Amino acid sequence: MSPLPLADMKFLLSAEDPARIGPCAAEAAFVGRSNVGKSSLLNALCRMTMARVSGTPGCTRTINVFQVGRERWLVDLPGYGFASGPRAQREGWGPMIEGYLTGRPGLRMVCALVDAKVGPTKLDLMMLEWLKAAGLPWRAVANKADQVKPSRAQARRRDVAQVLGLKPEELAWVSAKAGLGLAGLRAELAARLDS
Ligand SMILES: Nc1nc2c(ncn2[C@@H]2O[C@H](COP(=O)(O)OP(=O)(O)OP(=O)(O)O)[C@@H](O)[C@H]2O)c(=O)[nH]1
Ligand SMILES: [Mg+2]
Repeated sequence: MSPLPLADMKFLLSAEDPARIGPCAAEAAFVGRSNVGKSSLLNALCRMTMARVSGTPGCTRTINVFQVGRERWLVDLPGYGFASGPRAQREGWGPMIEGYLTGRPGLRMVCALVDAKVGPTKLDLMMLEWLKAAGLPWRAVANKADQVKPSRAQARRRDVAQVLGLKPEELAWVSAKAGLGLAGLRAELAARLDS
C-alpha cells in the first residue's frame, strides 16, 4: 500500500451548496460541534496549517475541501450547536452538512468529534445516531485529550466511550494541539482512503 501523502495537503475548494461539489473517488470528513477542533485536527493530521482555526465558535462556515492525493480528499465541515451568528446562516448549516454527508458515494470515513473533557453533548449523540441510521462509515474521535489529566485519562476515555455505546479502544483518543494519538488516526485514515 502506498502511504497517502497526508503531508502534501492542498486547498481545493470551498462551497455552501454540496450539490456543486464534484465527484471524488475517496474522501473523509470531520463533523462535530463548533469549536471541538475539527479544523485543528485536520491540520494536525496533515502537519499543516491550512484549514482556518479560531477560538470563536462558528469559524468554518462552508464546506472546505482539501486534496491529499489523487482523487483523495479531506473535508472540513461547519460545526453544529453554535448559538450565535446570523439565524439564516445557522439554519442553513444543518441542510448543508446533511446534504454533503448524504450525497457522497466516495465517503470512506466520517470522523465524529467529541470533546474529551466535556464529553458527548446531546447534539453529538444525535449526530452519531444520524450517521448510523444513514449507514455512513463513522469513527468516534475524542479531541482535546490534553485537557484531561494523564492520571484521569483512562477512566475518562472509558466513561466517554460508554456514553457513546463504545468500548474504550473503539474511541480514538487524540489531541490536535499536543499531537497525542495522531499517528494511529493518520494510519487509519490513509488505509481507508487507499482501500
Ligand atoms: N487544548 C486544545 N485545544 C484545541 C485542540 N484542538 C483545537 N483546539 C482549540 O479549539 C479551538 C477551536 O478549534 P477549531 O479547529 O477552529 O474548531 P472547529 O471544530 O473547526 O470549529 P468550527 O469551525 O467553529 O466548527 C481553537 O482555539 C483551537 O486552538 C486540542 O486538541 N486541545
Ligand atoms: Mg472549523
